[in-house]
Order: sequence, then C-alpha cells, then structure tokens
Amino acid sequence: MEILMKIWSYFATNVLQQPAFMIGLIVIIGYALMKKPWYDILAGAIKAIVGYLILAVGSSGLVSNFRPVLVGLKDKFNMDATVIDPYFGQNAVTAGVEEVFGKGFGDAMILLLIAFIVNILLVRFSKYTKMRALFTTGHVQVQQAATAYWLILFACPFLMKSRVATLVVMALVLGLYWAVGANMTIKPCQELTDGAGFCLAHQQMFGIALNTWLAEKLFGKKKDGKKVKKIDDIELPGFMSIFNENMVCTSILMLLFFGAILCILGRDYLTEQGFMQEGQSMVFYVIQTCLYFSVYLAILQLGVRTFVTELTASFQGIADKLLPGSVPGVDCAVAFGFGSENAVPLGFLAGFAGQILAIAVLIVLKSPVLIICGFVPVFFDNATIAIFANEKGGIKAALILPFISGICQVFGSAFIAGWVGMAAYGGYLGMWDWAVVWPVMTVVMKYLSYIGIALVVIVLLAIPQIQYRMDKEGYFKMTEDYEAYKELKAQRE
Ligand code: ASC
Repeated sequence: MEILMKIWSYFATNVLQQPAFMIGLIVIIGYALMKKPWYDILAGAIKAIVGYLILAVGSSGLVSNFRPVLVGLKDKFNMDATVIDPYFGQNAVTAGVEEVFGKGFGDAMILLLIAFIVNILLVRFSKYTKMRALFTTGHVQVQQAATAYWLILFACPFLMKSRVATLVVMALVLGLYWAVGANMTIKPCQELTDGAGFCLAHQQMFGIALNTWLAEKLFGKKKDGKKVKKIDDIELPGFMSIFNENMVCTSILMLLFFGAILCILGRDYLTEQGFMQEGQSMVFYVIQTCLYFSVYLAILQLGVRTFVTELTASFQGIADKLLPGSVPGVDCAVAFGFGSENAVPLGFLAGFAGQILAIAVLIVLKSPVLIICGFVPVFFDNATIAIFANEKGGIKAALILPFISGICQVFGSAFIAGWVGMAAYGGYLGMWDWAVVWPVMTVVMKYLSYIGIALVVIVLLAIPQIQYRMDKEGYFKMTEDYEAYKELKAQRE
C-alpha cells in the first residue's frame, strides 16, 4: 500500500499536476493506441511537451510581469483587501484551512485524485452520462481542489465526522463540475476552431458557455438581417488602421494602461520593491515593461500552435479505444490562438473596467470585504470570454459581456470570500465560475444540507442530458466527425 501511495504521489507531483507532461503522456498513450511507430510517438510527445512549455513561458511571463503591478496598488494605498487570483487563493487555503476547520491540506490532494477518477469514469460512460471532456490542466485542478475543499467543508460541516464521506462527496461534486463544465465548452470551441477537437478545462467554463449563448441571443442577430460586425471586420480609418494589427494594438493599449498604473505606483515604490534599478530611466522602464505584454502573448500563441495539432491528432487514439467520443480539455489560453487576436486586449480592458466599477461600489457601500484585481482573472477570464463573445455577437458582445463578467468576478468573490472566511487570509480564486457558480452551489449546500448536495449533483448530471436532448443527432457527431456535423448544420439551415 505504502509503495502504491509513493508511486501515486510521484506521478501526481510530476505528471498529473504538470500539464506539459500530462499532455505528453496523453500523446504517447494516444499514438500508441493508434499503433504509430515509436519514432512518431517520440516526435509527437516532444512537440507536445515543448509546445506546452512554450505556452507556459508565455502565460507565466504575463502573470509574473503584470501581477505585481496590479497588486502593487494595494500596497501603495495601504488597502486591506483580498486579492482575487488563483495563486493567492491557494495560499489562503494552505494558510487557513487548518486554523479554521482543524483539517490539514493533505486531503485536498487526495480529493484531486478521486475527482479526476470521477471525471474519467463519467467520460468513459458517456453513452449514459453524455459527458465527453477530460480535464488535462493539472495546475488549475490543484487550485480548484484546494478551494472546493474549503467551500464544501464550510457548507457541509456535518460531513467532517467521516473522512471518507467528506472525500467522496467532495470528489463527486468536483469531478462532476470538471466533466460537465468542460463538456459545455465543446460546442463553442469546435465552432471557434472549425473542429480542432479540443475544449477548455479551466476556471470559466460555465462563463464561456453562458456568455457565448448570451452573445448569440442578445447580439447575434441584427434587425435588418445583416451580419454582426466582428472585431476583425472593423476597418479603422487613417492612422487608426495600425490598431488592426494585433501586436501594435496590444502594445499601444497596454502601454497606456499599465503605463498609467506604473506611473501611479511611482519611481520610489518601484525602486523600493526592486522592479527598477536605482538611476534607471523611468520612461524606458515603462515602455519595456509594457511591451513585454505583446512579447509574452506572441510566445503563448506559438506554444498553442506547436502542441494543439499533436494533442488532438493523438487523442483520436484515446477517443477510439478508451474514452469514446471524448475530447481533451486544455488551458483557456489555447483559445488565444484562434478567433480574433484583438479580442484579447479588448476583453481584458473591458473586464478591468467592470472590476474597477464593482470595486468602487464596494468602497462606496463600505463593504466589509474589499477586493483588489488579480491579473489572472481579469486577463485570462475576460480575454477568453471576449474571443467567444466576438465569434457569436461581434465587437459589442466582446466589450459588454467581459465588462459584466468583471463586475460578477468582484461581487461574487467579495461575497463568497467574506462569507466562508477566506478573505481573512488575503486571497480567493476569483475566476468566473468560482465567483458565480460555486457561490451558488455553496449556498444551496449550506442551507439545504444533504438535500442541497443531492440537488447540486442532480443539476450537474442533468446539464449534459439537456444538451444532448436538444440536438440528439449532432451531439456526438460534433466531436466524432466535425465535417459531418457541419453538413448536418448546413442542411438544417
Ligand atoms: C490560471 C492559472 C494560471 C493561468 C494560466 C493561463 O487559472 O492558475 O497560471 O490561469 O493557466 O494560461
């Protein structure tokens, strides 16, 4: 038993929680099942792992460069605020869970394993469950397992009598959330990428599904029957035409935005914190820092291009032999390689505007919990939502929906982090699903106890069933044979 636990813990730390190696493993299994020669398997695995590592350089570069800038505002103005950011959220759980519930953090990692098995089983029996998506983003799963651990302990203290009951209930709810949430992004992703064969397994899956639907319903059709204007359809006149190019657009917008924040933080603060060297030119420091946004974004997109084809081609082996009709769920940043590139900076800025408005309301209303924007939710959530919204509802949807999302992220997080006591430890996960969907689930479980848990499970189980019943013919075709699905759609229209 001990040896098994050791093997598991080695696997969990080095593969399961490291998406690059997890994706590498999936590629190896997929190609092996397809009986590819060993050198193709090796080449595929290398491309997938390197591609994912490139993506990770881009996304962690963005995070490590720009998170301190936003959090700096909190220090500069001496605010006692909760940062909404997955890493701050995870630190809060590690710091507080023992004090608040008298339980160590170790079980949160066992929860991760069991929930992942639940996800695999739900997809394995897709014939009955109608769930087709496998989570592969381990770093996100760790953050979510930690937060879910806290939320469910808070909502269902009666479970604590039995460790096994606690873990089983938690794993069921979390595993279902993974399988159902990622499954909901399949249609939006297939339509965005013209059938690339992946979906998103991240922290705003319900957010993507809802916002894509809203974009189509509210903005998708014009009264005069004309097509909606997407971001790339807009021809800017004169000098403004330079904004049509993504690298220029992103650089100028970020220079204005982060440039302003860096100036507010001021030279003294920046040197004190070690961001700037003594005597360095402030002008060039600001320009360079802000332009790095475009640099990391370009790296990230290169990473996406490198690994996505390998992953989806090899996954065919898994979908044919092990998990019928399934697709891999990947990091939300993969969406940045598709759709309109300019949706990324625009969605980010619209989301930021929404968050600032909501924070101002919290300040005016003297809310006991203040929130400070974290870079990960404000950027990755809202840019992703903007890409999908733009596809269905054009530029208006790509600006308005992320703006509203920004408001939801702040209000939802302020409510839940204050209520469950995480605010006292300085952070909360803060991404869309965890600011909107999980608070609702937590309220239901807290007030209805066992009935609440049953209700949450039933609703989650029902979602894919409803999706399936709305399009019985196309539902599995969409993942198994996208060309046939497109034909079916064309016939219907
Ligand atoms: C997260 C998280 C990250 C980013 C990254 C986006 O939720 O923890 O590091 O988003 O996955 O690419």
